[in-house]
Amino acid sequence: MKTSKLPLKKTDKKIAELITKETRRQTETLDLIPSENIVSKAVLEALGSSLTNKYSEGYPGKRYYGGNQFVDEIETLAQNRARKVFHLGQNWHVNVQALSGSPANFAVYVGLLQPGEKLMGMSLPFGGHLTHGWKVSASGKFYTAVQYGVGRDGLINYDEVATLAHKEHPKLIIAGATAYPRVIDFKKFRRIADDVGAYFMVDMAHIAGLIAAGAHPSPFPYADIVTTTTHKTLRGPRGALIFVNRESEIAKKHGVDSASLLDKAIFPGLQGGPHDNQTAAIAVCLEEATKPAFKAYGKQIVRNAKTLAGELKQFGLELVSGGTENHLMLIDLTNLGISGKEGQNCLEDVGIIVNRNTIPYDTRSPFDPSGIRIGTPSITTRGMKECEMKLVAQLIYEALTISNPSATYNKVKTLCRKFPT
Ligand code: DSN
Repeated sequence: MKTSKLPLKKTDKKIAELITKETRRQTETLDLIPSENIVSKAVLEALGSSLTNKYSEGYPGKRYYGGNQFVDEIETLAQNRARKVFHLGQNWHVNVQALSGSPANFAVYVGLLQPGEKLMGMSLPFGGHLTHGWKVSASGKFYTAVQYGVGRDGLINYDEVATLAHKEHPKLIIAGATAYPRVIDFKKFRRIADDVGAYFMVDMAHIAGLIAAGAHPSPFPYADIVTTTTHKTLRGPRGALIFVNRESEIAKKHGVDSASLLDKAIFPGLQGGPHDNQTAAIAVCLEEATKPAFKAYGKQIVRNAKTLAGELKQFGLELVSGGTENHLMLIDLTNLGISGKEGQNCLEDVGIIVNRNTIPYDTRSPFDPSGIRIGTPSITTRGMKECEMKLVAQLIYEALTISNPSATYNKVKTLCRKFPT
């Protein structure tokens, strides 16, 4: 029996209706979750294409299935475009098959470490990612994880990172974060990794789009491995990239071909067939990221974040580390007398979507921490600039402090209408 050619709204009203509702929710609210964005129609089209029908276990030119001539071209294009976006030579091998950021990071550990060997990353409650060695993640269960945090000032203390590295001698050091509002000094991390003979990996998931736009220093001159998701500031589909420097000194010292180890860790180590529709959508977003408009976009994200941070401070809100240098900031709600969960709910009541987040040295639980995390990638995609950031700050302040949600909700709706998704 043939599959239906009818549109979703004819074949599955319930799902079609829920998707319509979700689209409307995205249009009618302000998305300040810094890891979310709004993809182009072209990215959506690639994601919803016939490529979803294909199996392609293996890599271009080395597949376990027939019929992969076009998939091979798509995957090779995605790899080449990834190198182009980040100005890389052929010495950087690119794997585009990891299904998302967590499997990409885990593939690095599977490829380069033996179970139980030591890795060192930023601790989750201090702004790191689950997969950088946090105890409930497989990265903390199957490997020996040591964790660094930030100082009371909210900043990474590179001397403390160095001291910990010298004491623990990890085989892999990870830089990168999900809730760190400052520029990370990759050069300092490289030096520490060299001092202790560790691989140096950067997880640039949050800031990849900023790096592509030249709005944040690049990790590539320093790292042995770089991982990223493709759906945050890079504004692509959900997915991930792994970059491996074939000429890395540390890999030479270990006598390994780290690119091949990483490829093998993804397939057959952790995954089966890649999601070819996702690979095509990644290729599309990477092409978009080479355009001058994207460079302007990345720079505007940072300008917007800095303006928003400055305005929030004018309202007396307390920001971890005192501000931001990237796309996000953390508001400590302690002095407002509300928790992160309460703050998130007050904001959602007026149509502003954020996520609650721990702040460094948080005394509350991760489920109801002291802070909220906000960022500007999505509202910048909608075309908002500095003057709208002043209004957004006022709306956040109103929602958190003044109990007239319906008036604030109407202002949010008006702003959303002016800047459609
Ligand atoms: N969950 C992502 C974030 O929101 O930052 C990280 O994977």
